[in-house]
Amino acid sequence: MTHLPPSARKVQQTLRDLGCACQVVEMPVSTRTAADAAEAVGCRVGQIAKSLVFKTRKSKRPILVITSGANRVDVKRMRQVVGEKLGKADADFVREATGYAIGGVPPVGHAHPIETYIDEDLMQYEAIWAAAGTPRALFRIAPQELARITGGKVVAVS
Ligand code: 5CA
Repeated sequence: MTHLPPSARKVQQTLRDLGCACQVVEMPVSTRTAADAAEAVGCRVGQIAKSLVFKTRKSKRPILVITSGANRVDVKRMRQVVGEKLGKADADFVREATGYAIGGVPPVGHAHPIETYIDEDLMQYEAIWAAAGTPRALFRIAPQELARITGGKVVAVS
């Protein structure tokens, strides 16, 4: 674990603190996008858990939607779930809310607690892969375990 960069180490420590035995791995190639990540680990793109940050229009709160790499978030649908319109988050807002740069935003280990939703399509897989703080770091986890450690609500997001 000592060879990991600081952002990935923070995710690894958070996973431990949450009682998760998952191991953060640094890949020799980019895992910046879901397609890159799927190629790097040799899984289906649907098995990549994208951690996408949105910003509520009125209250300007961050919302984390952990989405299958095969799906696009339907913001109209998410409005029903969240109870408020969602807008895009820019790169600065993502960093402020999570403590990580786009391309490496993990599902746990954020600067502040974030209201979290999980794409129900992720639950069909035995294991999925999520970003771990940098554009080359990932960890493998069972989707039920991801739901447990994030406290996220499993919903239809697309
Ligand atoms: N490490 C990979 C696989 S887990 C990863 O983080 N993928 S991701 O999909 O979760 O992160 C990239 C996402 O960041 C994109 O899907 C897109 O929604 C968002 N994004 C990319 N560029 C920007 C930008 N300039 N402003 C806001 N969001 C962006």
